[in-house]
Amino acid sequence: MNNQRSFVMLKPGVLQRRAVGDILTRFERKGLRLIAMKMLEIPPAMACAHYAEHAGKDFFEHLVSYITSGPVVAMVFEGDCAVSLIRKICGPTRVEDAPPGTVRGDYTMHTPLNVIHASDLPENAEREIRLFFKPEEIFPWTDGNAAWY
Ligand code: 3AN
Repeated sequence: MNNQRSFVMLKPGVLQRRAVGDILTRFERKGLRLIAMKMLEIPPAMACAHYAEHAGKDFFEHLVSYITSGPVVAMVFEGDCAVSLIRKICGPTRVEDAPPGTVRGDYTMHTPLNVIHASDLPENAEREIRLFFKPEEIFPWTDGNAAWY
């Protein structure tokens, strides 16, 4: 057992495509526990903080303008190996590499518009969760169905 939390953000294109429900279902169906969720418009400074590792790269400005172009849905999931499991469900960063059946493989034609963010490492998940959620906005719950997943 390696219980982890991961941060997931559905970018503005997901709302445009009416795909929030479909993507959320993929994580729930796997057995991950949704423990926090909110809709927000990301202020530019927060977007820059979230993607600080990419500051200066040629796609940085577009990335910030995309995720601040409309509301996003931010979520925290919990479960065994949640960080790597969620990355697999999302698919690789480059859409050319993302197979059908993954979120990015199913919904995206262009890498800069790849519809979803998911933490890549447990320590980054903790930082991202702190950036988007106050402790009182997170609701861990006891999994009565743990034996079935
Ligand atoms: P991931 O989102 O898979 O963790 P990162 O952190 O390398 O990947 O990139 C963050 C976001 O920046 C990606 N989701 C994508 O929208 C955008 N991005 C990454 N690499 C490129 C690239 N080479 N060209 C355009 N946009 C990119």
